[in-house]
Amino acid sequence: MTIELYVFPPSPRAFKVMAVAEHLGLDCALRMVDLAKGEQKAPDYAALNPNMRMPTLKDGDYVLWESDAIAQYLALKKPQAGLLPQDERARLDVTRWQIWGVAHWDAACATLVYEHVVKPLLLGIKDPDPAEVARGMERFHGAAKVLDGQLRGRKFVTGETLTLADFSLGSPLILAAHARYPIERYDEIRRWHASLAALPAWKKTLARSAMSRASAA
Ligand SMILES: N[C@@H](CCC(=O)N[C@@H](CS)C(=O)NCC(=O)O)C(=O)O
Repeated sequence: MTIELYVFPPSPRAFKVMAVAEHLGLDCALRMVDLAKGEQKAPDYAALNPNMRMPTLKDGDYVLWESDAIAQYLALKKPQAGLLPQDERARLDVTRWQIWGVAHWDAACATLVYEHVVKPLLLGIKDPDPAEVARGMERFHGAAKVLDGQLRGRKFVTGETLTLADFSLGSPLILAAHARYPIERYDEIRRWHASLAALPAWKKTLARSAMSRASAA
């Protein structure tokens, strides 16, 4: 049975699950949920995901939403790849950083993505709200300091090996330039991002994501 991924490829949360699937060599069928056309609100889709947000995974009768849970599901299909370590403490470390990502990092990045990418490209609103941009910048610096500190002396987020924590926390960076993240002073984040960007799966997924962004614009 082919796993289906319902995604809007330009989104970092879609990128996360697509890149994990690509890295693992899992054969997934991509089902486009075009947020620009409001397809997330279609009754058939809302029946799969009551949040009316993407991504969503469907594997036969099994349906799963929340991008980090989807990433875990995919990683469990190929445990030997090590994206979700077998060792309990190592696995909890990955989970810890994924949860931190949702609570702090993704939330900060999403504010800037909304103001600088979603508003102009999807909603046709040209000018960002300066108060929201200031709030996004403050949140970004707060989270970036923590992540930069964690990466000091480590190749990847949880140590020397690539895990889901890297896909989860790295995915918002695909919009770093468009969303104008103030990333210049965070040397460790930039070094780590460059190593993720060199991964074949990252490159391939990014090309797919950029192509969709161009057609959505
Ligand atoms: N925590 C969720 C967030 C999902 C989410 O917010 N997706 C956004 C796009 S990045 C969406 O589908 N938005 C549609 C809408 O707001 O109508 C996850 O990680 O899967």
